[in-house]
Amino acid sequence: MDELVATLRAARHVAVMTGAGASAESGIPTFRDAMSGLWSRFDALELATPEAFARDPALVWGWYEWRRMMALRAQPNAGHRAIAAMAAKVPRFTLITQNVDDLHERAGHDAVLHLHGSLHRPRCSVCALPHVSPPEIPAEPRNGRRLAPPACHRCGGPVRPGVVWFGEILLERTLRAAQLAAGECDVFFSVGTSSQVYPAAQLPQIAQHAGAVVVQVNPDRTALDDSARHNLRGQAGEILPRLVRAAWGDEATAAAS
Ligand code: BV8
Ligand code: ZN
Repeated sequence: MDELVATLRAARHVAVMTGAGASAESGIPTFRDAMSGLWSRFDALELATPEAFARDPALVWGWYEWRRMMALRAQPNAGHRAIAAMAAKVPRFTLITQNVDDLHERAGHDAVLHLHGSLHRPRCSVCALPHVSPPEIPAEPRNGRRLAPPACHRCGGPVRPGVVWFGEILLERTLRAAQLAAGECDVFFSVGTSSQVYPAAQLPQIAQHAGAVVVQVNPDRTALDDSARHNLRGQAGEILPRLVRAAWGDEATAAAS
């Protein structure tokens, strides 16, 4: 940890990329764990696709609305707050997330690169008109309920979740910004991701090839273990506050608690 603390204190630009594990301690199941109830007989990779939505919009919309309700009920955890504290301490900071919840924004970040979109930005699947979802869902989708998507106010087409599905391309502008940050930063954190989904999983590799110190925070091994300089084995909500405290003292973490 000492070498990493010294690196952090001297860093000009720190980039952090989070995955579902960063929201796990907020009670939001990780992507692979989100398949309970009705959806347990599906593979997430199968449901998170345009084909699944075309085949059975109510099944897919119900799954996303259930996940949106969980995100609305969740609170940022100590890991989210430690990342926000770090952002306030380094000269330049880039936050990249694969997650579709808004817990980083609620921990205080105003610029989050959402590589895979957001649960909170549904849009018409036909004319792309943004749709404003009610804060509470009338027929709240208990785990495992189908829910017909609303109709677009303008063209009547089915509203879809504002996420990037498998087989869909990421927003070019967002991906470019993330790739530039990965190629320019001194330290690249990969927090709570199984490092399996591309092109997100390429970002720590870009950082490493550009000479950045790559740090992984994950209780389990992932494909990134072999190339990360530091593998901090454990929960983000424990490891990150400890690291921020070691680098910048208690007032840094207090500011973020
Ligand atoms: C594209 C939104 C192409 C939806 C998501 C073969 C090789 C390479 C690539 C491919 C391939 N076959 C197909 C592809 C492409 C595909 C892909 O990468 N597939 C993978 C499965 C192999 N990628 C795509 O399709 C992308 N698009 O490539 O377009 C293209 C090009 C031109 C023209 C047209 C098309 C789009 C990918 C985006 C998919 N959408 N999300 C939704 O959320 O429902 S990705 C989805 O999966 C999640 O958002 C999340 O990002 C990802 C899951 O990954 P993780 O975040 O890592 O979550 P996971 O549960 O897996 O792991 C959690 C980790 O946390 C674990 O390691 C665990 O140990 C750890 N953890 C647990 N608790 C904690 C913790 N860590 C810290 N603290 C804790 N407390
Ligand atoms: Zn429309």
